[in-house]
Amino acid sequence: MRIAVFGGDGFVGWPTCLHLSNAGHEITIVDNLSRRRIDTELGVQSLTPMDSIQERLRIWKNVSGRTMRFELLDIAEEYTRVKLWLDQYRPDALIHLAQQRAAPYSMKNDRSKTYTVNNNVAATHNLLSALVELELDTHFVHLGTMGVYGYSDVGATIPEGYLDVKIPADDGTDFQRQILYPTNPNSVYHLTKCLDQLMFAFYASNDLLRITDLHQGVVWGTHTDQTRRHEQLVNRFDYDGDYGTVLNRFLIQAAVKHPLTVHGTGGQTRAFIHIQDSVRCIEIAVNNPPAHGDRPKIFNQMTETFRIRDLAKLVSDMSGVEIINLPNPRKEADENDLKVSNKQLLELGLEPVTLRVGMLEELVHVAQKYAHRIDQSKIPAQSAWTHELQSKISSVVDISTAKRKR
Ligand code: NAD
Ligand code: USQ
Repeated sequence: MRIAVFGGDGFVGWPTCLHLSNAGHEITIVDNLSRRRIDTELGVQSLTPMDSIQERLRIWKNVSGRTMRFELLDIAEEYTRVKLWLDQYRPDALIHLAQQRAAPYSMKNDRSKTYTVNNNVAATHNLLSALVELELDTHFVHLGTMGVYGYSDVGATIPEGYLDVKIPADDGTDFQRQILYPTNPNSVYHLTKCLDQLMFAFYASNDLLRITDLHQGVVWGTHTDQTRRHEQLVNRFDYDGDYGTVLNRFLIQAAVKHPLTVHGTGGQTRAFIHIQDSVRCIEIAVNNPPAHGDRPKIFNQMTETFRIRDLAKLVSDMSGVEIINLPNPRKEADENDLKVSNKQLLELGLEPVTLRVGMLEELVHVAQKYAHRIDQSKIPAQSAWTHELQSKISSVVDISTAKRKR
């Protein structure tokens, strides 16, 4: 298949490109390298040393004999160039990962909120609109988020995208329908993913585009089978307070003996998936498109759920590093349960990497290996959801004043 990977220089995108190229697909990466520029803006760098995209592609060619191409394009800002490029490339499938994906960065200040909305909404809409205008029959695969559902505790399993509802009609009968599961965004970033869902529903219905939306949980881990093939193919690894996701943060904290930074009580339950499973799921989705006229196909791309304090305990038991409960910079429920259906991907052959098995390897072979690159001043999470929460977290100038646990 000829596949365009928008956002292919990023954390999920790069190993996805390697995986699909290795499987024999023709891959072109389209990226504006904005994620690398945000690293510079924040004064942070990936834990793992990342080469330029051009150098990564040269190494891949040497290792695998396969060629991947790179196109520098801003898909939110350069609509005409995006359309021209799509017209020439005419992909069988496109994978859309090109969005600003950090919830804390999206809540940092008014500038980052506005950037996140403008970038993410325009990126999605430009691709959809160009496909319609060019009359391309490209399968559109988007990386969405479990966060569109919110992390609600309604005592029922979250279905894969759609909910059966009964609407009482005026004549006393019940009108039965399936609707998109009610959205409940928890940050400006998550809000943009909810807007994406509506755009997908509209274009699938109006223009019969074939669209798959992968509602992914928090991704952890670094390596996949393909990134392991050469040191310079290594994936990026974010650990800072804005872009670092929770388990990867705990692992690097353990490596430098920094207390594990649990927000609030740590009673928040979230869905997780290893990066190797994430790329396998994307391949499964690419190989199983919906039919023309179908509503968007939605998969819950996650494999396990964990409470944050239980994750911290697992890492603490493995490393001997203590846990600290910090004031939560986010406006989120202190405690929630989360039950999620992920039947579709399992039925299509996904065999998950479980956290208990993969975590030790990650600690030893990644976090400890690159520990000398960690700037501990970048560990605290400093973007708060409201001004009030901002003053609360700012008052904890020294983490030794916060509550520590063994
Ligand atoms: P990332 O920030 O590492 O990668 C995104 C890539 O898109 C970057 O290389 C960036 O330069 C590029 N990009 C952003 N805006 C662009 C634009 N306008 N034009 C061209 N390129 C642009 O993020 P990631 O972790 O790889 O996430 C990829 C997708 O998966 C995102 O949509 C994210 O919402 C989703 N997702 C990620 C996770 C996770 O834990 N990392 C979990 C669930 C869903
Ligand atoms: N948390 C801590 N301590 C930390 C960091 C985070 O307790 O040091 C807590 C947060 O408060 C939150 C939970 O861990 O309750 C998850 O935070 P996270 O930063 O790991 O993940 P999140 O902000 O939800 O975002 C990540 C990705 C995003 C994706 C989302 C999937 O950055 O792109 O959409 O995971 S989901 O969480 O299912 O919505």
